[in-house]
Amino acid sequence: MSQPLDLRREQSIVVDEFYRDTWIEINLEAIKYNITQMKEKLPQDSNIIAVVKANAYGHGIVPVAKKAIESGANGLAVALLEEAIKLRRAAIDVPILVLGLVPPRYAPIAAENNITLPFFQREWLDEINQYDLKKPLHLHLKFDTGMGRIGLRTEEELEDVLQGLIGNPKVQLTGVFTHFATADETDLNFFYEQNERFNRLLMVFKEKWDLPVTIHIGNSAASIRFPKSVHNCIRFGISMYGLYPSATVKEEHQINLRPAFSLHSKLVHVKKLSKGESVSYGRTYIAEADEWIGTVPIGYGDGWSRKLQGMSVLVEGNRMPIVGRICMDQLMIRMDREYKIGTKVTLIGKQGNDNIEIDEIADYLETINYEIPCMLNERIPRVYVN
Ligand code: PMH
Repeated sequence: MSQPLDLRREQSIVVDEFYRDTWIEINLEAIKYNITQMKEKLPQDSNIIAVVKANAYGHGIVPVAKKAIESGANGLAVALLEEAIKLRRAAIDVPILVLGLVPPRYAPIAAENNITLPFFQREWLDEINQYDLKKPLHLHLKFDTGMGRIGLRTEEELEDVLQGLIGNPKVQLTGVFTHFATADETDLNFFYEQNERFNRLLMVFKEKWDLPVTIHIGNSAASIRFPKSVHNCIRFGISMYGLYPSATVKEEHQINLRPAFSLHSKLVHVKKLSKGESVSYGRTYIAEADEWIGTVPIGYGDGWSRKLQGMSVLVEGNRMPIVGRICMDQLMIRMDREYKIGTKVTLIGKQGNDNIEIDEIADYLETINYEIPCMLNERIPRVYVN
């Protein structure tokens, strides 16, 4: 019987079962480094909520969450109740906040698992009151100060919601928060406006509520740029993964970050094409001379978008272009010479003296860096290195 597991034991890596030569490497030490860098900028008593929604921005929710906690994060934030439950099932016991609205009928499940929910609607709270909760449900109150997504917007709404909260034994308010729409931009006018709106609502809140609460407004951008004015807790997302929220924040050099994510594969086939021969569907690429073509086993079925045709990959530290249409499971590259089958191909990350950054892929696809690790789906195994 063949033993694919032996290889993994030799490399001392933690993986689910896989049998393909395409993998994502997650450097957990980079996660720790980035949290440490952020912590150094924040006031001593400030807390960090590690944002691990969307499978930890594609990095793998459980290993990243565990590393974040080990590195000093005090809590976790996810988008969905199912993500929070996945963390509880992995025996993670720090506070977990769901950021998106959870339908009230699932409140008993949240309460039972000590999962904190956001809330901002009186009707939502009134519906919660109908359910039988085994423990008080922890809540964070969400203000919409200009993101225009979810949250209460006016003092009237705030007062209405507080009436439903005060003296309500079913729920326990433990936090207040908002989210910025432009904290990463060069023009910070709207950011300041949101901050002011938050402070106004917070003042009204504090007049009516004197129990201690966690107050968190800072995403990565706001926390990196204004570490001393983001109250007593931050929600640290993209920069925990070693990526800058925008070119503006990157160019300000206020923090040094290390990317945790890299993507690799291996040549599975190498051949010489003659001038005039074509590559892949639609024959969009015709060899201009006799050329070495390599086949790499990754495609749009893995989330490696067809739009990346023309982007380069690294082979022995040199850039080789992706030629012809990207298929569902494979793509072809043009190489400067013959390389052996099995030669490592790096699609994201360092190889030799070169480095293909996630930012470069994002620019090529005319999107933001956040989307790149998220788009690479579960068909590609995540391998964790410490
Ligand atoms: N808090 C909330 C409510 C968020 O939606 C996000 C990111 C973060 C914190 C973390 O932000 P950061 O990654 O910039 O640090 N949410 C999203 C989103 O909905 N689309 O892109 C990023």
